[in-house]
Amino acid sequence: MATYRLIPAILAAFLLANSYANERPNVLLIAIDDLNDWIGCMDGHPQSLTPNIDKLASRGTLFTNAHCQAPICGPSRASLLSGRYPHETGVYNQPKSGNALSNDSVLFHGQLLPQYFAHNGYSTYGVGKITHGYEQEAVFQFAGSRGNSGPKPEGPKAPNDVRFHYRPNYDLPYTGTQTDWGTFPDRNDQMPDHQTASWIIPHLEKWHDKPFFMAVGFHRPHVPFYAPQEWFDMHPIENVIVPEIPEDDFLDIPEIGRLIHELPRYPKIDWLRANNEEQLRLCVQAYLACTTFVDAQVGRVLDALDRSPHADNTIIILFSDHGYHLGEKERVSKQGLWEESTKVPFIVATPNGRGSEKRHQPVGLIDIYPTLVDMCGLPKRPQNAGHSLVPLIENSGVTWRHSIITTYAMNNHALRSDRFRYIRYEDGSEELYDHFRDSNEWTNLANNSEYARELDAFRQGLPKDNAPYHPIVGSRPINPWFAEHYERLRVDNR
Ligand SMILES: [Ca+2]
Ligand SMILES: [Ca+2]
Repeated sequence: MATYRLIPAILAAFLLANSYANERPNVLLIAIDDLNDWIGCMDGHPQSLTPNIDKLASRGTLFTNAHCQAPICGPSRASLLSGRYPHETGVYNQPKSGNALSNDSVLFHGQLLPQYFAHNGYSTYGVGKITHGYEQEAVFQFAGSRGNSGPKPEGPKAPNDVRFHYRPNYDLPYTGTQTDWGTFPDRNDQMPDHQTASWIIPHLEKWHDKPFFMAVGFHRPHVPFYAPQEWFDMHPIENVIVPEIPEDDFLDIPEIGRLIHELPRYPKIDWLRANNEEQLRLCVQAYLACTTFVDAQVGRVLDALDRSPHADNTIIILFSDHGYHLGEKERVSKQGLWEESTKVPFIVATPNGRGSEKRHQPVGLIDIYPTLVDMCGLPKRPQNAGHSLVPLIENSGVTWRHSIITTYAMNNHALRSDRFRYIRYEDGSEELYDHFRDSNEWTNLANNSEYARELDAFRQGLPKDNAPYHPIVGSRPINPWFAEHYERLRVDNR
């Protein structure tokens, strides 16, 4: 008898819980690897061709002054997934293999972004490059099998590793992963990013009993700059415009600035610029081709969402983990504290948003976590160091931060305000650039007394404490070459 009375109560509770869950919006997080502002809506290069990302910007809010917190894959993702700055966690460097950020109970409380959503009733899915080796399978409920406390949904597992395992040999004079570009492979479906999109699309299209958090991570335009021929054909080599590179740009940069940014495994500028900039032109073409290719994969995923039952109840955030130099500051690489390395595409599109909005305040990838917690109505998480972007998106006249910080190795920081970039290295030397007059950051104003007030404001904004290197990344500097040369610099300066 008691059972009869209980059944309606259980049913009511179940329905209430379900309707409550379904009122929460879904999340589609799209991570792109090493994409700078060479997308149409950011106008970073006159020949960029990214119709799908531009379309997303036209239905959401584009943050035009958004920056990563670390200009290198692993630490950038560790920061945005943990909601903490590198100077708080000590994750300044790539993780040593086999180390799991998600298992650090002291710093991260098992609460990386997808885990927090899982704890709060969401199904979580992850495919492609999201965590950069921080044991992705342990972070998502569905991407893999380990660390999965909840029930396992049906369907195929996400591919564990969707990077290229074969590389054509273009015989470039530089070795390692930072070098190659060209037309490869033959077909789009041989591209790992194509496979990534193909994996997530059926999950987007089907019905879900619970709200979902899906993270899709694309590898292009990370090196090697490979894409099939058709994407190169959209950027004919004879028309490709390469960035302007002044010969004397490094003369006003402190020695540690040149040193800490020196990366031995990346192509050298003299070689790139020889023969009417032959290699640099090929390299820029390949980057543009990869950007257009990855944009098409973004389009496939967004089209699937539009066709699905979730089109009107899904928040979309698209970002890149950091930027990239294509010749500026004499480099084809990331790992810099200058604008090309730190500035990222960052678009937030909500189901009922007005669209084609732009915000120019300094924001960071650190703001993703608190923004999603806010938008989805999850309990506030005090450990989040960033801010919810909802007041900016709604234009509610909020007082915003003065500048956003990017950190490269321990105690080297860049601060970007609405107008200036300030850089301070571990030895105390500085750079200052005025973006109203010098958007290329060619003229260092740090020794110009007219800017004393600005310099002082930035110095006040530097972190008071810099965490030691976290054990998962070790205490080694960025590379052995740097260690050797840094020692020489230290001795010379005595
Ligand atoms: Ca990256
Ligand atoms: Ca300069």
